[in-house]
Amino acid sequence: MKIKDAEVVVCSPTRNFVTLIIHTDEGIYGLGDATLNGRELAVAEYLKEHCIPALIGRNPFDTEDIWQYFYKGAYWKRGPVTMTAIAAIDVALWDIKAKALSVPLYQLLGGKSRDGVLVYCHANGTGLSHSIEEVHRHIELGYKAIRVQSGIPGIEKTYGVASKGKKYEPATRGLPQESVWSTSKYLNFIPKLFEAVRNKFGFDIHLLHDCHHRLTPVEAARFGKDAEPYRLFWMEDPGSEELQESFRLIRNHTTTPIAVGEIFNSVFDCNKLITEQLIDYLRMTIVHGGGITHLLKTAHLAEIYNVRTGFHGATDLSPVTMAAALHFDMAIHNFGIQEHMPHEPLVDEIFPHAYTYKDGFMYPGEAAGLGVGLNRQLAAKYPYQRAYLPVNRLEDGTVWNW
Ligand code: CS2
Ligand code: MG
Repeated sequence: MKIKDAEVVVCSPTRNFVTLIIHTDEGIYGLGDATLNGRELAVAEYLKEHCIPALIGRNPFDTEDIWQYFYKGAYWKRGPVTMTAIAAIDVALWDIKAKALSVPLYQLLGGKSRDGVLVYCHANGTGLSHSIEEVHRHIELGYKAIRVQSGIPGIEKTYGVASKGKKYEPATRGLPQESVWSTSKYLNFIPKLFEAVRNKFGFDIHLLHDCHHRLTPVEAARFGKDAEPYRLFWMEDPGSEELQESFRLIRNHTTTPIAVGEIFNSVFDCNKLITEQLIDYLRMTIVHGGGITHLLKTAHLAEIYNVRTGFHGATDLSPVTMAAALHFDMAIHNFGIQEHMPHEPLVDEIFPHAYTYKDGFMYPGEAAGLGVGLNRQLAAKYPYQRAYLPVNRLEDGTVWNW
């Protein structure tokens, strides 16, 4: 089998998605997600101009060699744009391989290690009582694990919280929106939120929280300590991750489990975090972490050090990534949990898929390959529109991590 051609489809059904389609001379095609939120066209061009011409004629079964060719062979290693492009190629090739062998992808990654994939959903409230209503609504939907975010008294807009009556979506069209942040207001409020949620719903439900990179190491340590009575499943991205050793300080002060890595793109972003056991869950995921080939190696390293996976699964990761993640989650031993932020019905219509949700768990389905299609006619009705993630500032105007 040979790669005959490849194309990049960019569409914007409520938000932007970049999809790579690799065609083979035997008529089998594979799909890869290449979406990098707010930087979509950089990856699309990287693929079109620098990768696709060098893909033609190769054997799609050579996933390892093709991965190394675009990683080592490019001289310029790593970085989100490069690694997202490589991930799209890699996932499309695994899709082709599994389709050619007529098996669902998880069969090539180790087979079934579990019956279903535990997922967590988002309960976002504008304030304490609304967050409690949202937790209740998601318990009714069967979720066993819930991430709770809330508007903070005294802060106008908070990460993870939708404006009234709307679904939360971080990127917005036009130029970047700006928000203002106060760590002290946040740290004063969040323990009260979790106290209220535990008082109302007890300890049988898993609760998670995303700090979205905003705390200094010592503030994160304090957050973790304050959260201990409420037994969080994890605190996510407590602080900026560039300095891996900064997690030692957080770790030394709290038993609240730590999840990190949705913006990582290589094992070299988390090698110390893993080998020094500074985290509990790794969120680096397939689309931004170099694809299945690189994530398999990273997850296997993590397994040795008791670190489990907790893949990023926000709506800016397309159904192609969701499917790839679910096959992966099904197969590896050190799976922990999977984020599930359901896509809009229009997105599901453009990417029809075999994966399903039931009672707090997801299932990749038994279709050959990833089990995801692309309705190109419908996608073409929603052309790309420039969109950005917000920019964050402290109350005095200093730019801060969003
Ligand atoms: C988030 C994301 O899902 C999460 O945990 O941190 O919503 C993140 O902000 C976006 O995916 C950014 O593209
Ligand atoms: Mg996050």
